[in-house]
Amino acid sequence: MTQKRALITGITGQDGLYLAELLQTKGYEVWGLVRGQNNPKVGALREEFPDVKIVTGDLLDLSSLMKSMTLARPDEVYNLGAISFVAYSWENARLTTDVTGGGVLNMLEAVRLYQDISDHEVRFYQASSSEMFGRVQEVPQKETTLLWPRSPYGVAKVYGHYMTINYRESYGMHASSGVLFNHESPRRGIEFVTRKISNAVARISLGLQDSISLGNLDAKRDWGFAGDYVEAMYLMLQQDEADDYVISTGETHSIREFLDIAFTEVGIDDWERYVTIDPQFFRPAEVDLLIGDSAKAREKLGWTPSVSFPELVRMMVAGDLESERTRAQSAPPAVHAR
Ligand code: NDP
Ligand code: GDR
Repeated sequence: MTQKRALITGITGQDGLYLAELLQTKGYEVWGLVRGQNNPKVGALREEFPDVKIVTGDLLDLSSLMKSMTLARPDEVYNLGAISFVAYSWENARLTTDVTGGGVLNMLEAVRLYQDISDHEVRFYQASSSEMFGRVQEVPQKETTLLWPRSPYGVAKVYGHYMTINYRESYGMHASSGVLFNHESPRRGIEFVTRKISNAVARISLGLQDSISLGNLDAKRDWGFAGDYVEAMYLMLQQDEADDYVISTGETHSIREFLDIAFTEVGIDDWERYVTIDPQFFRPAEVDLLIGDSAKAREKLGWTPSVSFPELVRMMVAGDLESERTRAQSAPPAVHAR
């Protein structure tokens, strides 16, 4: 059997790394699209995944995506690239719209044109988001729940979601959209609240930091483990028919609950002493109550999450304790004034 080939956009992000790992264990030749002339994350990518083939390009640049398709000649494209930080999307709404929304259209066009030229079927995965539900019309949220995004990021994701459906319906493309609820891991970007907390908790327990500033502690999310969620992406592209699936744990937890478990893990019970509230971390608009109903994915894909909420928090704190200890040990000794 010939080796399958996959192209991943957003390979330097959290999900891109887990997906590259998963597809390599399944025997795929993995290609990753990276942007920028000297992207600082590429060194780590090459070190961790020396067999991943890198192609440079940008979701804003259709010709670079066409070039990537002709070089990688993929059987499957996973479009994970995006401006993904919701708070940033208010500050840079135009750019977010172009990358997170328009970028999906560019990637779909590149796939469609490549298919026409090569006569080779390409399966497409779009990284849609629970942020599209925004002002919640139904609890829990499923594939048919009305979308009402509450951030420029959410609006851009809705555009990409419907464009994916449109290409499936217009051109018969095998294009699937995964409506994924929040998923986290030790590889999560430090700007997101879970990793911001796990990193601060590790540093506070090691005496490297005094406190952490946060926004709305009552916000709630349906948080799962990123390693489980990339399995769902893969499974979607193995189905005979393309479709859309909600991926979630079905539980929701507050930032306070996350703080409780994370601080307890390092032996601190009175975490309120270490947390300050800073208005800059509140958002112009918040999503309401996010809880996903992933019954369709569980039934049709046979997918289930394997990591519970407390296990996820502990995994993240353990990851940050290890990396902060390593960093402290490898730092040059401090020079003290005499
Ligand atoms: P990350 O923010 O960790 O990664 C985003 C990736 O997109 C990075 O590799 C980044 O590259 C790349 N990127 C940004 N701009 C461009 C561009 N113009 N052209 C090409 N690539 C670009 O996100 P996650 O891994 O967490 O998420 C993956 C996808 O899933 C995203 O689309 C996100 O919106 C979506 N999603 C995520 C969820 C989550 O909870 N994690 C939930 C639902 C959806 P660089 O390294 O150069 O910045
Ligand atoms: P989210 O994740 O917006 O859900 O988007 P994030 O971790 O940024 O925020 C979650 C909730 O925490 C509250 N919050 C804070 N958030 C951050 N980042 N920093 C803080 O200091 C802070 N204090 C409180 C926020 O108000 C919010 O309610 C993530 C991204 O991965 C998206 O790309 C993805 O689509 C969605 O999840 C599903």
